[in-house]
Amino acid sequence: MGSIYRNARFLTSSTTRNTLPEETGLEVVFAGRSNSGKSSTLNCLCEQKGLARVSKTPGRTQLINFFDLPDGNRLVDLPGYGYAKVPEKIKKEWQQFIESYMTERTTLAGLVIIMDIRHPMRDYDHIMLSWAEARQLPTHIILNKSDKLKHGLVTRTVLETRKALKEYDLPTSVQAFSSLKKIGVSDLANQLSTWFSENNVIEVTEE
Ligand SMILES: Nc1nc2c(ncn2[C@@H]2O[C@H](COP(=O)(O)OP(=O)(O)O)[C@@H](O)[C@H]2O)c(=O)[nH]1
Ligand SMILES: [Mg+2]
Repeated sequence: MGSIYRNARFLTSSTTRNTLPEETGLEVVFAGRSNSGKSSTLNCLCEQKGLARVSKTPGRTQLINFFDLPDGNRLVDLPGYGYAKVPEKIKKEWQQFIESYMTERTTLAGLVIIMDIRHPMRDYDHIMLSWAEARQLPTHIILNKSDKLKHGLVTRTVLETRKALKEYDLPTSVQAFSSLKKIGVSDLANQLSTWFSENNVIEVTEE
């Protein structure tokens, strides 16, 4: 049985507020430091190799990418934050754009933060968590590249990350993941489906 994520289709990219798509349906946003495997995770979830670009030169794209799902909801690929090699002024503009999306977008139903399991909870992640906390946006943490660590260390890092998240007054969950080995994909899909269904207003139309 195929998941609905398999039918995700690229909708549009935005670099400014003016080019954001209309606020229809619900959006789950994917964020992560450059090289954490955000693109790989999206591709893995959607079973599409080329949906989000896997990059060997991190931090170049500063677009928010939108992907449509068949039910009218969306997956959103948020760019890295503050890493691109561009003039300071442009960097500032991008950061403000990302911040405004994270703080003002009305359609957000959940946030997925991708972390490299070997480097969890860095500055970037704390920025995202603070924004999520401010608006009580439920957050799911993906500890990616779990194939790089021994089983015991994977378990320990999941537990330590859960503990570290207690500093936030926010509904969070944490899971180990490997986009390389396709470990944890159904847990991620289930979390997304829960958010989408919890937030959906079911319109009853009478025959
Ligand atoms: N070992 C391992 N490598 C991964 C995994 N996920 C991504 N990578 C590698 O990490 C690098 C960055 O991946 P990418 O998806 O472009 O990261 P992004 O910058 O966060 O979008 C690439 O070389 C990927 O092949 C994983 O689960 N395990
Ligand atoms: Mg990427």
